[in-house]
Amino acid sequence: MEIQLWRELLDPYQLAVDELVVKFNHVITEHRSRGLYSPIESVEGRLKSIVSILDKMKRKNVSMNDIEKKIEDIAGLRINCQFVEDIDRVVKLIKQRTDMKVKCEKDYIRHMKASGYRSYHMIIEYKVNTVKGEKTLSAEIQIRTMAMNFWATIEHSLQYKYKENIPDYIQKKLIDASQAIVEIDKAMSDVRDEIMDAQNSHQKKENLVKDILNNIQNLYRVANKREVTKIQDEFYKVYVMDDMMQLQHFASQLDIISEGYRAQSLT
Ligand code: 0O2
Repeated sequence: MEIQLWRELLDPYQLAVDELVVKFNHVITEHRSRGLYSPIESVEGRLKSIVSILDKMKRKNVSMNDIEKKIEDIAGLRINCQFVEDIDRVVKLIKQRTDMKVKCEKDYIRHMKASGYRSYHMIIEYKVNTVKGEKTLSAEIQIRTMAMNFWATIEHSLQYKYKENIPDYIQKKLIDASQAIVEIDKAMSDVRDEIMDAQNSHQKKENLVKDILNNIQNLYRVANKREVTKIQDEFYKVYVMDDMMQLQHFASQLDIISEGYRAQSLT
């Protein structure tokens, strides 16, 4: 295929990757800005390289005409979660969305691959709009924990080096390491509530400080500069106390002051 034709074929998939990354990153932002724990920790997207497509075509005996039908991971998304439990939440969240349709699922977590690979795969149908009009294409979403991702990334590079003929002794080490990852994920799940609590309080503090600083910044426009500087100094004093209750109290007092100025400016 000519390079220009490859570009035409791949462009809509690149668009799908870009859009999906934005959408799943927004899921993270939405959770965090509401002070909620996000089951998605991070999202990565990639367009399959031409070399990888050609290799897969050879491996699976796919003709040029069948690329789009038979190679379903040209657009690929990877969703990393902190805990195994988050994976089911993400799967549910994806199934509830109306902008993508799940075509098939593969659960390599409950059914680990012989290599030791663990991950939850979903093939989705997704619509993009290009200058040529609307196009429905397939994309693969891999959902896994950060620990599973660590293992898969390293094993993938070894597969590349050994062209799928990884020596037995390395393969054995990889399977042992995969088992160790199962244990790590279990250990982390055991303290999930504590970790989530800690992260939620940190997120709540960040949101509160952001609101306070926004309020102070807005006050600069309407209030006397000396008064705002006093408020700001007060904020630093409360902040170093490292007491969430005090910080919340300060934030509500500040809300009252800001509301007063807002009312004044309306009269
Ligand atoms: P790349 O380079 O990541 O794009 P099948 O269901 O067998 O007909 P397919 O598409 O191979 O066909 O499905 P599968 O097994 O679900 O694999 C899809 C992708 O999952 C792979 O894409 C890898 O990214 C990942 N994967 C699957 N098995 C392994 C594994 O044992 N180790 C690692 N590290 N990753 C794996 P590609 O195209 O093989 O590779």
